[in-house]
Amino acid sequence: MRRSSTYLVALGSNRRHHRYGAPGGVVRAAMEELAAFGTVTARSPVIATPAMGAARRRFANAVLVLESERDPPALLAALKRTEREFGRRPGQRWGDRVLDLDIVLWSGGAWVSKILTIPHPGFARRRFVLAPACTVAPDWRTPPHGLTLAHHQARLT
Ligand code: A4P
Ligand code: MG
Repeated sequence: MRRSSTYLVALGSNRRHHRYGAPGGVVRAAMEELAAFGTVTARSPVIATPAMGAARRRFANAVLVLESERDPPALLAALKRTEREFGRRPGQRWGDRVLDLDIVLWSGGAWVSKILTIPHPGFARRRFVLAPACTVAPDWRTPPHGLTLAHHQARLT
């Protein structure tokens, strides 16, 4: 029997979708789609955040907690497929994008390979990840030092 894992997945959008409308609607629609990959046990509110980095437009961001039997590379592949289904085109790295899906944490601790790094690099400096994450999983301890998400957020402010 396969053991299931718990994942913290971050969602972001700062472009309209022809069907789902403004970024907030895109993120809410994507949250529905992710239920296909396991059981969604918690969802944060969708929040509006100022763009960090090269992107210009404001983002809608959220996180959810997903119980899934997929291992991290399989979940990443499923998330990338979902991004493409939402019309994300290659070459939008750090730029404006219809949908960005990142694996922030998983219950197995750290994962490092050529295509996937968990925890997601930089999550601890990102308000647009920590603020929603603290609404659903403030006590989740993160590698390598075991600080909770609430602790990371307190260090930012
Ligand atoms: N990859 C490695 N580790 C992971 C992981 N834990 N989760 C690889 C997901 N992907 C991971 O990602 C590039 C490659 O990273 C993937 O093919 C995968 O193999 P990408 O999604 O194609 O590119 P990206 O999203 O532009 O790069 P990155 O580094 O994920 O950027 P971020 O960190 O997603 O930042 N400002 C606000 N307010 N809100 C935002 O959501 N997002 C970004 C993008 C910038 N500014 C923002 C926001
Ligand atoms: Mg990404």
